[in-house]
This record gives sequence, structure tokens and C-alpha cells, in this order.
Amino acid sequence: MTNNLMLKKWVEECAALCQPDDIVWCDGSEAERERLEKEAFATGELIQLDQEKLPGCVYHRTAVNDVARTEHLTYICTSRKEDAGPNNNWMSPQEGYEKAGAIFRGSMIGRTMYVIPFSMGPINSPYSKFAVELTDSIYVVLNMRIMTRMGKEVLDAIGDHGEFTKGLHGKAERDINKRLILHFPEDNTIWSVGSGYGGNVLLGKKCLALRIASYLGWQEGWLAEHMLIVGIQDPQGRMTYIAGAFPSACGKTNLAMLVPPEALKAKGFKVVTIGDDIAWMRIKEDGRLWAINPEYGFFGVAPGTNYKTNSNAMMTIQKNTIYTNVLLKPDKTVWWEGGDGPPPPEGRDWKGNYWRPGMTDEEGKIVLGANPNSRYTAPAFQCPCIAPNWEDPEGVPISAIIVGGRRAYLAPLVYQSFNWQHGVFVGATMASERTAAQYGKLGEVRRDPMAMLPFCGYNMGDYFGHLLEIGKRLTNPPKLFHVNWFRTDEDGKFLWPGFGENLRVLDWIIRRCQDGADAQETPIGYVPTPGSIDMGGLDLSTAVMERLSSISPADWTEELKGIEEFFAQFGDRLPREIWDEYRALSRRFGITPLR
Ligand code: O2Y
Ligand code: MN
Repeated sequence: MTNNLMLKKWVEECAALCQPDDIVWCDGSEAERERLEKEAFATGELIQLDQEKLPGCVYHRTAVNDVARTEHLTYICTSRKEDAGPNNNWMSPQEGYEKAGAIFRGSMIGRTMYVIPFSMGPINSPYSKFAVELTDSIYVVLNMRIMTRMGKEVLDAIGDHGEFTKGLHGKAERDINKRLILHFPEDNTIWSVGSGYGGNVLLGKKCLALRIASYLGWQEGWLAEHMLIVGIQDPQGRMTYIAGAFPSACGKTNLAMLVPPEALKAKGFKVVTIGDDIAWMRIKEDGRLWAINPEYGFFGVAPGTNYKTNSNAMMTIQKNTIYTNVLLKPDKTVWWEGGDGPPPPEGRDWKGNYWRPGMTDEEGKIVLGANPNSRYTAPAFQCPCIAPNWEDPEGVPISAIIVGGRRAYLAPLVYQSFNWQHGVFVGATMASERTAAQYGKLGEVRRDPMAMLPFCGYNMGDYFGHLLEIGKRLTNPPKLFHVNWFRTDEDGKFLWPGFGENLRVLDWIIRRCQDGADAQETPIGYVPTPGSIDMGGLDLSTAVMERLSSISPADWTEELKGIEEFFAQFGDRLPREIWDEYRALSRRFGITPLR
């Protein structure tokens, strides 16, 4: 327990609302994990996996209607609608507390409320934030144990008077019509009700570390970004840290855990992981941007993960891992589409139904064994390529920021922005084309500035302004790059091999940061000169490399129309500098800007 009166009072208030039978303060101990797992095995909330093959691993299924973040039920509750911006759903704080309060009321009768003190970032880091999540889900407690530093140590660090983010989560009826994910940035509070799944309920992750933290960063002068952090050691032994923002389905976790191709490994390249999803970044006395990974684990997508696409992730998840919504094999191990090996002859699918490969439903569609958004939750320290300094309370200095999306034609393999302001424009114009498998309407462009569209806890116009302000304070700013691993030929085949070979592009990027790689100026930025990307050991023709670097004025003319339309929605909140960059880009293509 605690002597923190604010914390005690808030727990009492939430308990009065939700009316749990019991309140348990989590200490984060092994004994606690064993007790909770035992209880969850007894109720069926968790299934224990084969402890010889997958030691410490458990399995969980969420409700069939509760398998992904629900963006349409996610709100920013600020006093003024314009502070949430066109990028967010908005509710007034009063309406939010009333609506969610009605669902929370009495929802924990017959249940236990767990109090989880947790820290985003190393407990001893000056950049970390403390928080407490109240939940009626053992699954959430066990996930939070992996994804955050949690328990008694954090409660002690909060102390008698310390501040903390207040997170209240309740499963309630897990009815989609009674589900709300509400953020109250002005109260440093999160309320999530009616869901038992991932990003909706592990409140440290998207809710705190991005939505609330981005707002706090805006107020306090730092950045909470949807970025991986990776370290590249070059043959000279220098370590360079890169942060990278990518929307979903762009291979972000694979890039964070990249395995160098043989030819580059032989030259002495090494890659280490600091984080795979979120970066908190501050300006230090040296005028550089320093980053920490506020998380303690990985909450990765299982389908498509295998020893070829991401061997480091596979090695990470062989023990102490929670598997959610994957296929359960009769021998109490797991499988997913795009995993290793052939499908098992039979099993239980993510809905708990009997499954065998090739089975079809009433409409004749193949039944998947694993939900496409099925997940593993695994401790980051188990990752074979985790950086030795990944928990450094001071973070790591960032030399380059890369942003990227899936563009079949538009964007070349890599280009560098002219300067910070232009880089913010490049980040603000980030977009991905929807692929048939992921989203539905093929080719449709989804704009996702800095991959923050679903995660920026305030008006994105102000967010762009904040990025520009940060740039003004940096005397030694990171260089900003755009990458596109997904350019295709006319048959839709990827031109670039991707995966480990992406290190060749990262190598060019780090050499650009050290003024050691050639580039040529184009209207969109600097692109590699022929031969300046190390292609040793990779059989890719000069013609393909030329196609990967080409820039089509006709395609960019179309793109500029989409950019103008997207920016227009931010009205007065869009900084003048962003329109300046839009006009400058138009003119570099010889186009008269639309505004
Ligand atoms: O579907 C969810 O609830 C999780 S979404 C997620 C999980 C881990 C890392 N990134 C994401 C994302 O959507 O960006
Ligand atoms: Mn993410």
C-alpha cells in the first residue's frame, strides 16, 4: 500500500464507482505472477502452454469482437474541441466522465480490482513518467508486468507526494456498444472501458506513452514519438542511433531487430535494438536529441513473424511470453499464418473453434488459424540483439530520424530532407497506400504524419508547430530521411528486397550523417548518387537501382494536391512554415502552388 493521499483517494473513488469485491495492490513479484496465473488457468482466462517447449508461456483469447484498437471509440477529452483537432474524436471531459462512468458503475461487482503502479522508462531516469492502472483483468496485469516496469519499486518511487498518470480500465461487458477509450490530457487521466484487448487496455502503451505523453511533451518541451530506436555499429566501431516512424504493416519491429546480410556482417556491421515502437526524446545540454524507449517489452504482431523475417523476435518469444489470439496446437504450442513450418494438421483457432488447414466458412472463405492482429507479449531483455545500454536512464543520442510508408510508385528508396523544417514537412506528409490484404480499397492513400495520426493527443497543427520549435532549440539536430521499402514494378513486385538488406540504406544514412556518402539534389531532397549505396553481395541490376531512385514529376503533382487537401483541414493551427515548404516543393517541380 501507500501513504500517497492523492493515490489513496483516487483508488477509493474508482472503487466506489466500479464496486469491486476486492482491491489488490500489485507488487510485481514472481509469487504474485504465479498466483495470478494459477487463478487465470482455473477460470480459463489463460491456458498454460507446454512448459518444456515454451517455458513460462501462456495463451489467451480475447472476445471475438475485441481484437484490435478501436479508433472510432477512442477520444481526446479536452475542454475545447479545437485542442483535440481534426485528427481526434472529441468529447468534453464532463460528457466523457459521465458516459464512461455509466458503463463503469458497478462493473466490477464479483471481480477484483488490481492496482498496478508502473513506470514508463527506467525507474531511475529523469525522463520517465510514473502511472497507476486500475483494472479488473488478470490478463492486463500480466501484460503490464512485461510491457512496463511495475510493482512495489514504482510505488516507492512515486512516494508520498509524487505525481502519476491515472488509468482506469474495466472489461465491463466487453460489448462494443459499451466501449470507450477516453483520454483526459488536462487531468493526466485515461479511462478505458468495455475492451480486454491490447492497445485499448495496456494503458502504458498507446494511451499513455503516446497520446497523453505527446500532450505532456508539448506542454513540457519534449517529444513522445511513435518511433523505433536502433543502433548501428559500423566497421570503424562507431555506434550511430537512428529513430524511425512507420505506420502499421511497414516492418517496424523487423527493422528494429534487423539481422545484417552476410556481406555487411563480414565487414563488421552490427545492429542493436533500443526499442521497437515508441521513443521519448529530449534536448540535452549538448544540443542533441536524446531518446529513451519508455517500454519494457514488445507487443508484436505474430502473423508473418518467422525465423526468416525476424529471427531475433522468434528467439525473444520462446519463453515468458503471452500469446494472444494465435492458433493453439493440440500439443499446447502455438502457430500462426506466415510462421515457421507447415500448418499443423489441426488445432483450435483464435476463436476457440476446431481448425484444420484449408477449412472454409459458409461463404467459402479460408478460415484463419490466428487472427491477423494476433500478438506476442515478450520481455525486451530476452531479445538477443537488445542493446547493452537500452536501459540507460540518459537515453541514446539520435543522429538520424527516418520516416517511411508504403508507396508503390511515388517515393524513391531513400531521400534526405534539406534541413529540419523541410524534414518536419516530409514527416507531416507521410502516407501509406492501402494494400488489398490490409485495408480493403487498393491504392487508397492514408495520410499518417509521423505515424502519429491515431496517437497524437492534441491538435496535429500544434504538433507540427511543436516539432518546428524543437528544431529551433537543437544546435546539433538529427538529419531527417524518408525511406520507402515498397516501390513496385508494373506487376506489383517489390523492387527492393527489404528485411536485412535495408541495412544498406541505413549505412548510407549514417554515412550522410558523417558527411561520408554522396548524394544529388532533387526537388524532394537529396538522393543517393549511383554507387553510393553499398551493393556488395546483393545481386540487383543498375536498372532496378535507377528505378528505385527515380522521381516522377507527374506523380508528385498529384501528391501535392493530396497534401494541400490534407493540410487544409488544420486551418489556422497549421504553422506558416509548413505552407512555406508546400509552396517551395511545388515551385521546385515548376508547379504554381494551390495556396
Ligand atoms: O491492436 C492493438 O491493440 C495494438 S496496436 C500496436 C501494438 C504494438 C505496436 N504498435 C501498434 C500500432 O498500432 O501502432
Ligand atoms: Mn505502434
